[in-house]
Amino acid sequence: MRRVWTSGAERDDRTGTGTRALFGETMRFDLSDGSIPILTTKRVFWKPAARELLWFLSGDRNIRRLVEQGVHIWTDWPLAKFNATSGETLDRDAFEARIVDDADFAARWGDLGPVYGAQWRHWPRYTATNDGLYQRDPSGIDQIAELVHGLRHNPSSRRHIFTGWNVAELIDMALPPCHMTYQYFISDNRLSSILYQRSCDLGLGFAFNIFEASLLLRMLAQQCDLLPGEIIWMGADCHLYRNHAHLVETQLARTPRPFPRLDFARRPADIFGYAIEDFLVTGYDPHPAIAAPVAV
Ligand code: UFP
Repeated sequence: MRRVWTSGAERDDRTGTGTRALFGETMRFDLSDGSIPILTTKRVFWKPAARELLWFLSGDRNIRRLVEQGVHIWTDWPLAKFNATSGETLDRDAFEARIVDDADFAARWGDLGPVYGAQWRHWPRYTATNDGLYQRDPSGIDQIAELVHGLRHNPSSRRHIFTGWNVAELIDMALPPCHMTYQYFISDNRLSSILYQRSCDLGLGFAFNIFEASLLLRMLAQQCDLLPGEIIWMGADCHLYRNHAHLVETQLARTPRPFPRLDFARRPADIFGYAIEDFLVTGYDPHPAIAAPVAV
Protein backbone atom coordinates (compact mmCIF):
# COMPACT_ATOMS: atom_id res chain seq x y z
CA MET A 1 0.00 0.00 0.00
CA ARG A 2 2.81 2.39 0.85
CA ARG A 3 4.52 1.86 -2.47
CA VAL A 4 1.31 2.23 -4.44
CA TRP A 5 0.37 5.36 -2.50
CA THR A 6 3.75 7.04 -2.80
CA SER A 7 4.98 5.89 -6.23
CA GLY A 8 1.90 4.61 -8.09
CA ALA A 9 0.97 6.21 -11.40
CA GLU A 10 -2.01 8.59 -11.24
CA ARG A 11 -4.76 7.06 -13.35
CA ASP A 12 -8.30 7.77 -14.37
CA ASP A 13 -10.52 4.75 -13.94
CA ARG A 14 -13.85 3.33 -14.99
CA THR A 15 -15.63 4.53 -11.84
CA GLY A 16 -14.52 8.15 -12.31
CA THR A 17 -12.89 8.17 -8.85
CA GLY A 18 -9.21 8.13 -9.87
CA THR A 19 -6.51 5.81 -8.55
CA ARG A 20 -2.80 5.44 -8.02
CA ALA A 21 -1.62 2.11 -9.38
CA LEU A 22 1.33 -0.22 -9.81
CA PHE A 23 1.20 -3.12 -12.24
CA GLY A 24 2.37 -6.64 -11.48
CA GLU A 25 2.91 -7.14 -7.75
CA THR A 26 3.36 -10.33 -5.73
CA MET A 27 2.81 -11.20 -2.07
CA ARG A 28 3.45 -14.57 -0.41
CA PHE A 29 1.86 -15.84 2.78
CA ASP A 30 2.96 -18.98 4.59
CA LEU A 31 -0.09 -20.89 5.84
CA SER A 32 1.82 -23.94 7.07
CA ASP A 33 1.59 -22.93 10.75
CA GLY A 34 -2.22 -22.77 10.66
CA SER A 35 -2.31 -18.98 10.41
CA ILE A 36 -4.69 -17.21 8.06
CA PRO A 37 -4.03 -13.77 6.54
CA ILE A 38 -6.78 -11.58 7.94
CA LEU A 39 -5.32 -8.05 7.99
CA THR A 40 -4.64 -6.64 11.43
CA THR A 41 -3.99 -2.96 10.59
CA LYS A 42 -7.77 -2.62 10.46
CA ARG A 43 -10.60 -4.92 11.54
CA VAL A 44 -11.69 -7.10 8.62
CA PHE A 45 -15.19 -8.50 8.87
CA TRP A 46 -14.17 -11.97 7.82
CA LYS A 47 -17.55 -13.64 8.30
CA PRO A 48 -19.25 -11.83 5.39
CA ALA A 49 -16.19 -12.75 3.31
CA ALA A 50 -16.50 -16.41 4.33
CA ARG A 51 -20.21 -16.29 3.52
CA GLU A 52 -19.36 -14.86 0.09
CA LEU A 53 -16.95 -17.75 -0.54
CA LEU A 54 -19.63 -20.29 0.47
CA TRP A 55 -22.07 -18.50 -1.84
CA PHE A 56 -19.57 -18.75 -4.74
CA LEU A 57 -19.11 -22.45 -4.01
CA SER A 58 -22.87 -23.00 -4.09
CA GLY A 59 -22.89 -21.81 -7.72
CA ASP A 60 -25.36 -19.03 -6.93
CA ARG A 61 -25.44 -15.81 -8.96
CA ASN A 62 -28.31 -14.00 -7.26
CA ILE A 63 -27.74 -11.62 -4.31
CA ARG A 64 -30.79 -12.92 -2.41
CA ARG A 65 -29.01 -15.59 -0.34
CA LEU A 66 -26.31 -13.07 0.61
CA VAL A 67 -28.76 -10.34 1.54
CA GLU A 68 -30.74 -12.80 3.67
CA GLN A 69 -27.53 -13.36 5.66
CA GLY A 70 -26.90 -9.63 6.05
CA VAL A 71 -24.12 -9.54 3.43
CA HIS A 72 -24.33 -6.33 1.41
CA ILE A 73 -21.17 -6.48 -0.70
CA TRP A 74 -22.89 -7.28 -4.01
CA THR A 75 -25.99 -5.10 -3.61
CA ASP A 76 -24.69 -1.91 -5.20
CA TRP A 77 -24.50 -3.29 -8.74
CA PRO A 78 -28.08 -4.58 -9.07
CA LEU A 79 -29.34 -1.55 -7.14
CA ALA A 80 -27.68 0.82 -9.63
CA LYS A 81 -29.23 -1.14 -12.50
CA PHE A 82 -32.66 -1.10 -10.86
CA ASN A 83 -32.54 2.65 -10.26
CA ALA A 84 -31.34 3.31 -13.81
CA THR A 85 -33.83 1.10 -15.65
CA SER A 86 -36.94 0.26 -13.61
CA GLY A 87 -38.49 3.74 -13.48
CA GLU A 88 -38.47 3.50 -9.66
CA THR A 89 -35.82 4.71 -7.24
CA LEU A 90 -35.05 2.85 -4.02
CA ASP A 91 -32.36 3.29 -1.40
CA ARG A 92 -30.23 0.31 -0.47
CA ASP A 93 -32.25 -0.77 2.56
CA ALA A 94 -35.56 -0.64 0.70
CA PHE A 95 -34.09 -2.50 -2.28
CA GLU A 96 -32.64 -5.23 -0.06
CA ALA A 97 -35.95 -5.57 1.82
CA ARG A 98 -37.76 -6.16 -1.51
CA ILE A 99 -35.12 -8.71 -2.54
CA VAL A 100 -35.66 -10.69 0.66
CA ASP A 101 -39.45 -10.36 0.82
CA ASP A 102 -40.33 -10.96 -2.82
CA ALA A 103 -38.87 -13.97 -4.67
CA ASP A 104 -40.10 -12.78 -8.06
CA PHE A 105 -38.57 -9.36 -7.52
CA ALA A 106 -35.31 -11.03 -6.50
CA ALA A 107 -35.32 -13.24 -9.58
CA ARG A 108 -35.87 -10.20 -11.80
CA TRP A 109 -33.51 -7.70 -10.12
CA GLY A 110 -31.15 -9.65 -7.88
CA ASP A 111 -29.40 -11.63 -10.58
CA LEU A 112 -25.77 -10.65 -11.23
CA GLY A 113 -25.37 -12.60 -14.45
CA PRO A 114 -22.94 -15.51 -14.78
CA VAL A 115 -20.42 -14.27 -12.18
CA TYR A 116 -17.94 -16.31 -10.17
CA GLY A 117 -20.13 -19.10 -8.78
CA ALA A 118 -21.87 -19.69 -12.10
CA GLN A 119 -18.51 -20.18 -13.82
CA TRP A 120 -16.88 -22.15 -11.01
CA ARG A 121 -19.69 -24.71 -10.84
CA HIS A 122 -21.49 -24.46 -14.19
CA TRP A 123 -19.04 -23.32 -16.86
CA PRO A 124 -21.21 -23.69 -19.95
CA ARG A 125 -20.53 -26.54 -22.32
CA TYR A 126 -21.92 -26.93 -25.82
CA THR A 127 -22.52 -30.28 -27.47
CA ALA A 128 -23.05 -30.87 -31.17
CA THR A 129 -26.49 -32.07 -32.23
CA ASN A 130 -27.22 -34.25 -35.27
CA ASP A 131 -28.26 -31.29 -37.39
CA GLY A 132 -24.88 -29.61 -36.95
CA LEU A 133 -26.07 -27.12 -34.33
CA TYR A 134 -24.75 -26.74 -30.81
CA GLN A 135 -26.83 -27.14 -27.71
CA ARG A 136 -25.99 -25.56 -24.37
CA ASP A 137 -25.65 -28.08 -21.55
CA PRO A 138 -27.32 -26.22 -18.68
CA SER A 139 -25.40 -27.87 -15.85
CA GLY A 140 -22.04 -27.25 -17.52
CA ILE A 141 -18.65 -28.13 -16.09
CA ASP A 142 -18.10 -28.19 -12.34
CA GLN A 143 -14.58 -26.80 -12.13
CA ILE A 144 -14.45 -27.14 -8.34
CA ALA A 145 -15.46 -30.80 -8.29
CA GLU A 146 -12.93 -31.49 -11.05
CA LEU A 147 -10.24 -29.65 -9.10
CA VAL A 148 -10.85 -31.74 -5.96
CA HIS A 149 -10.81 -34.91 -8.04
CA GLY A 150 -7.56 -33.88 -9.67
CA LEU A 151 -5.85 -32.95 -6.39
CA ARG A 152 -6.79 -36.34 -4.94
CA HIS A 153 -5.97 -38.54 -7.90
CA ASN A 154 -3.27 -36.74 -9.84
CA PRO A 155 -1.37 -34.63 -7.32
CA SER A 156 1.60 -33.81 -9.55
CA SER A 157 -0.57 -32.38 -12.31
CA ARG A 158 0.25 -28.92 -13.64
CA ARG A 159 -3.38 -28.41 -14.57
CA HIS A 160 -4.98 -27.81 -11.17
CA ILE A 161 -6.69 -24.63 -12.35
CA PHE A 162 -10.07 -23.04 -12.18
CA THR A 163 -11.07 -19.68 -13.58
CA GLY A 164 -13.99 -17.29 -13.71
CA TRP A 165 -12.76 -15.50 -16.83
CA ASN A 166 -15.24 -16.83 -19.36
CA VAL A 167 -14.58 -14.53 -22.30
CA ALA A 168 -17.86 -15.29 -24.05
CA GLU A 169 -19.95 -14.37 -20.99
CA LEU A 170 -18.11 -11.32 -19.63
CA ILE A 171 -20.65 -9.05 -21.27
CA ASP A 172 -23.48 -10.52 -19.17
CA MET A 173 -21.71 -10.20 -15.80
CA ALA A 174 -22.39 -7.39 -13.30
CA LEU A 175 -18.61 -7.27 -12.79
CA PRO A 176 -16.02 -9.28 -14.70
CA PRO A 177 -14.04 -11.43 -12.24
CA CYS A 178 -11.25 -9.63 -10.39
CA HIS A 179 -9.84 -12.70 -8.58
CA MET A 180 -9.96 -14.61 -11.78
CA THR A 181 -7.62 -17.60 -11.89
CA TYR A 182 -6.57 -20.03 -9.19
CA GLN A 183 -3.89 -22.69 -9.56
CA TYR A 184 -2.75 -25.33 -7.07
CA PHE A 185 0.44 -27.25 -6.47
CA ILE A 186 1.17 -30.18 -4.17
CA SER A 187 4.63 -30.82 -2.81
CA ASP A 188 5.68 -32.78 0.31
CA ASN A 189 1.99 -33.33 1.04
CA ARG A 190 1.43 -29.57 1.22
CA LEU A 191 -1.05 -27.65 -0.89
CA SER A 192 -0.04 -24.27 -2.26
CA SER A 193 -1.91 -21.88 -4.49
CA ILE A 194 -1.43 -18.92 -6.79
CA LEU A 195 -4.24 -16.45 -7.19
CA TYR A 196 -4.04 -14.21 -10.25
CA GLN A 197 -6.05 -11.05 -9.67
CA ARG A 198 -6.39 -8.76 -12.69
CA SER A 199 -7.58 -5.72 -10.73
CA CYS A 200 -7.25 -5.07 -7.01
CA ASP A 201 -8.63 -2.34 -4.80
CA LEU A 202 -5.95 -2.59 -2.09
CA GLY A 203 -7.98 -0.46 0.31
CA LEU A 204 -11.13 -2.59 0.37
CA GLY A 205 -11.13 -5.60 -1.95
CA PHE A 206 -7.74 -7.06 -1.10
CA ALA A 207 -8.50 -7.94 2.52
CA PHE A 208 -11.43 -10.06 1.40
CA ASN A 209 -9.68 -11.57 -1.61
CA ILE A 210 -6.60 -12.84 0.24
CA PHE A 211 -8.69 -14.20 3.11
CA GLU A 212 -11.15 -16.03 0.86
CA ALA A 213 -8.40 -17.50 -1.31
CA SER A 214 -6.60 -18.69 1.84
CA LEU A 215 -9.77 -20.12 3.33
CA LEU A 216 -10.47 -22.00 0.12
CA LEU A 217 -6.93 -23.39 0.15
CA ARG A 218 -7.45 -24.62 3.71
CA MET A 219 -10.80 -26.22 2.81
CA LEU A 220 -9.29 -27.97 -0.20
CA ALA A 221 -6.36 -29.18 1.90
CA GLN A 222 -8.72 -30.57 4.52
CA GLN A 223 -10.79 -32.35 1.88
CA CYS A 224 -7.75 -33.82 0.14
CA ASP A 225 -5.82 -34.86 3.30
CA LEU A 226 -3.10 -32.34 2.63
CA LEU A 227 -1.34 -29.81 4.84
CA PRO A 228 -1.50 -26.10 4.01
CA GLY A 229 1.53 -24.68 2.23
CA GLU A 230 1.89 -21.22 0.79
CA ILE A 231 -0.44 -18.81 -0.94
CA ILE A 232 1.03 -16.56 -3.59
CA TRP A 233 -1.00 -13.56 -4.62
CA MET A 234 -0.26 -11.99 -7.99
CA GLY A 235 -1.93 -8.65 -8.64
CA ALA A 236 -1.95 -7.03 -12.07
CA ASP A 237 -3.52 -3.53 -11.69
CA CYS A 238 -2.94 -2.90 -7.96
CA HIS A 239 -4.56 0.38 -7.02
CA LEU A 240 -5.63 2.68 -4.26
CA TYR A 241 -8.54 5.02 -4.85
CA ARG A 242 -7.70 8.69 -4.35
CA ASN A 243 -10.66 9.10 -2.00
CA HIS A 244 -9.20 6.45 0.35
CA ALA A 245 -6.51 8.78 1.78
CA HIS A 246 -7.87 8.47 5.32
CA LEU A 247 -7.95 4.68 5.17
CA VAL A 248 -4.50 4.39 3.64
CA GLU A 249 -2.80 6.83 5.98
CA THR A 250 -4.45 5.37 9.07
CA GLN A 251 -3.49 1.81 8.13
CA LEU A 252 0.07 2.77 7.24
CA ALA A 253 0.55 4.48 10.61
CA ARG A 254 -0.36 1.27 12.48
CA THR A 255 1.94 -1.62 13.38
CA PRO A 256 0.79 -5.00 12.05
CA ARG A 257 0.07 -7.72 14.62
CA PRO A 258 0.39 -11.50 14.22
CA PHE A 259 -2.18 -13.16 11.98
CA PRO A 260 -4.92 -15.21 13.64
CA ARG A 261 -5.28 -18.99 13.32
CA LEU A 262 -7.92 -20.91 11.46
CA ASP A 263 -9.22 -24.29 12.60
CA PHE A 264 -12.20 -26.31 11.44
CA ALA A 265 -14.95 -27.46 13.77
CA ARG A 266 -15.40 -30.63 11.70
CA ARG A 267 -14.60 -32.18 8.36
CA PRO A 268 -17.65 -31.89 6.07
CA ALA A 269 -18.39 -34.73 3.67
CA ASP A 270 -17.28 -32.71 0.64
CA ILE A 271 -16.01 -29.28 -0.43
CA PHE A 272 -19.60 -28.05 -0.82
CA GLY A 273 -20.67 -29.04 2.69
CA TYR A 274 -19.05 -26.24 4.73
CA ALA A 275 -21.06 -23.83 6.88
CA ILE A 276 -19.99 -20.61 8.56
CA GLU A 277 -19.91 -22.36 11.95
CA ASP A 278 -17.15 -24.66 10.69
CA PHE A 279 -14.63 -21.80 10.58
CA LEU A 280 -12.94 -21.18 13.93
CA VAL A 281 -10.79 -18.06 13.86
CA THR A 282 -8.81 -17.49 17.05
CA GLY A 283 -6.29 -14.89 18.13
CA TYR A 284 -7.63 -12.13 15.91
CA ASP A 285 -6.67 -8.86 17.61
CA PRO A 286 -6.85 -6.14 14.93
CA HIS A 287 -6.66 -2.37 15.11
CA PRO A 288 -10.13 -0.74 14.78
CA ALA A 289 -12.16 -0.88 11.55
CA ILE A 290 -11.87 1.99 9.06
CA ALA A 291 -14.83 2.96 6.87
CA ALA A 292 -14.23 3.95 3.23
CA PRO A 293 -16.49 4.43 0.19
CA VAL A 294 -16.73 1.67 -2.46
CA ALA A 295 -16.21 2.73 -6.07
CA VAL A 296 -19.03 1.12 -8.11
N1 UFP B 1 -12.44 -5.41 -6.71
C1 UFP B 1 -11.48 -6.04 -5.93
N2 UFP B 1 -11.71 -7.33 -5.57
C2 UFP B 1 -12.85 -7.99 -5.90
C3 UFP B 1 -13.83 -7.33 -6.68
C4 UFP B 1 -13.59 -6.06 -7.03
O1 UFP B 1 -10.46 -5.48 -5.58
O2 UFP B 1 -13.01 -9.15 -5.53
F1 UFP B 1 -14.93 -7.97 -7.05
C5 UFP B 1 -12.23 -4.01 -7.14
C6 UFP B 1 -11.11 -3.81 -8.11
C7 UFP B 1 -11.57 -2.56 -8.85
C8 UFP B 1 -13.06 -2.75 -8.97
O3 UFP B 1 -11.32 -1.42 -8.03
O4 UFP B 1 -13.41 -3.56 -7.82
C9 UFP B 1 -13.47 -3.47 -10.23
O5 UFP B 1 -13.38 -2.57 -11.29
P1 UFP B 1 -12.80 -3.00 -12.73
O6 UFP B 1 -13.69 -4.09 -13.25
O7 UFP B 1 -12.89 -1.74 -13.55
O8 UFP B 1 -11.38 -3.48 -12.54
